[in-house]
Amino acid sequence: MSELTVHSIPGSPFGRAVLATLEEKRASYRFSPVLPGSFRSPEHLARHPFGRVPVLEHDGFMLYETQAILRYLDRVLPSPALTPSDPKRAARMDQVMNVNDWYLFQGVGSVIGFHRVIGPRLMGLKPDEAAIEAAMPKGRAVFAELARLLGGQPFFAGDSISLADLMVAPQLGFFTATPEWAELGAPQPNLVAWLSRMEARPSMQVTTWDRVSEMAKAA
Ligand SMILES: N[C@@H](CCC(=O)N[C@@H](CS)C(=O)NCC(=O)O)C(=O)O
Repeated sequence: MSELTVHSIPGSPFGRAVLATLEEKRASYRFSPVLPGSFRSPEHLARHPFGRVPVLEHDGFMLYETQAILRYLDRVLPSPALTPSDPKRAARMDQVMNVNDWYLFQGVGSVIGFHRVIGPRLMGLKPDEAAIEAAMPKGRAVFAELARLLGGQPFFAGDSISLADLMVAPQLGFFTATPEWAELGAPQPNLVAWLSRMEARPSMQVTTWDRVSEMAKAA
């Protein structure tokens, strides 16, 4: 397998989904840090015209959008498979990945994660309490729906881990560092137990914010 490079930033939940997928595949890869002030640099815009992370580079092939990257990795690194062969389970995986992008990240993770974690930690900003409060109804709804979709299964698509678990766990992990976790997580014990199981996996343990910061320093 030729070199796989992940362009990302420590702390990015989307970037962590890519790194954790590579770890589940036991693939070797290179981490290429995108510096906080350089998202709109010509060099990075050439990789990602919308100025975001992550971007995967493979033999000169550049790919952005986390769902596309995860599915590409599952095709070029087939073992262990992270997409169920059963069509209904695969559809559930796809559905949860879209719930992640459309309802969990947009307007919930992007607001609470930004105002509680990213802004204070990286930019010295104070949390915007009104914006956080306004995001809570959608947050409660999406946490309840993820808990319903998970039900009593070990993973979102059934008995085995899939790309959906690797996409959602980094996003939910962000909330555990916020006071809102108590209100959002407590009513959904199956989701909390699932996140603990996910966070115990080696793929998640070696891709925490601190561990990715070490990768960035070593790059
Ligand atoms: N739809 C994109 C979302 C990626 C995304 O929003 N990444 C965040 C970091 S987790 C980012 O680059 N934010 C920079 C910005 O908003 O300017 C994907 O799936 O990759």
